[in-house]
Amino acid sequence: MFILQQRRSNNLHDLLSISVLRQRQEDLDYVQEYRPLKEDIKHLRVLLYGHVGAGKSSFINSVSNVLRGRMTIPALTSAMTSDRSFTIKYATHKFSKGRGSSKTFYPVVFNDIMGLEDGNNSGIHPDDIKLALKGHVKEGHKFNPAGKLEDGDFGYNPSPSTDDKVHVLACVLSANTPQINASVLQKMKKVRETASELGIPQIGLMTHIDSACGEIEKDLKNVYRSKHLQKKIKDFSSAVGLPLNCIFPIKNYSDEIDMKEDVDTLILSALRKIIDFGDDFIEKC
Ligand SMILES: Nc1nc2c(ncn2[C@@H]2O[C@H](COP(=O)(O)OP(=O)(O)O)[C@@H](O)[C@H]2O)c(=O)[nH]1
Ligand SMILES: [Mg+2]
Repeated sequence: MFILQQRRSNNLHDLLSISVLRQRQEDLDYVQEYRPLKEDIKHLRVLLYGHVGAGKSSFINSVSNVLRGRMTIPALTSAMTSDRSFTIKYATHKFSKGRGSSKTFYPVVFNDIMGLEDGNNSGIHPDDIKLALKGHVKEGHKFNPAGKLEDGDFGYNPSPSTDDKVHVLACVLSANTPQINASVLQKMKKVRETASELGIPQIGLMTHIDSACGEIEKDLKNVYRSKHLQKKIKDFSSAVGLPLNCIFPIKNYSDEIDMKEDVDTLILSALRKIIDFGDDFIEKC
């Protein structure tokens, strides 16, 4: 009897693994083949917004790994640098496709911005985030938490192209915090509302799901079974005002040496949704 049950459970696990693999491949093909339909748009721009340590840089690294199918040299993460200017600078992250003379870039780019620190004089000014959403912030601009960017400043782009504008806002939050800071959530809600006013679609990425839940750490496939994570996602949803089905649980590549299919699956599923949302917005631009 026990052996029969064990066999059934093994079969179910195998079936689940096969369907996860299939989904992963389908999402990967979709993402790799994506092209914005509008000809004047070179790329879809995603803005990652969240507190220091939420996993924004790690998400960019993870996307890079998944697209290349191997570990890539990481952009600096918080654990590797204490230089805050690294995140204060407005920089576009691109992902290369192919090698040598046939090298091109994927038509999806990321910017990350932190602006959720506690206190008034830290983090990026909320008005600057609005300017970034509208495409007014020039590449390489160093944000000044004490003063906002003004028309006429060197870092101000007075006439942004559709490419410069943000097409999707992704709010990044770590699941591995006992209590999510209320002021952090309030700021995130405000930025999300600003994006809404501009018609920009939004998505939530809940990171660190492995360190937040032992069952998930053991097996990432437990992600949709974890009551603890479900509660975290619900709290995130109601505090920031994002619908539940727009919040994606993510395990970023952090201390792995090799690629893992289950990690890829979650990253790709979020990335596919980001592309779909952004593409809908591009059509209206
Ligand atoms: N276990 C785990 N660690 C993560 C995850 N995402 C990020 N990290 C780690 O958390 C730290 C901060 O991440 P980072 O990407 O620099 O955060 P950022 O400040 O939002 O850019 C780094 O040490 C990452 O390796 C995750 O999903 N799981
Ligand atoms: Mg970072």
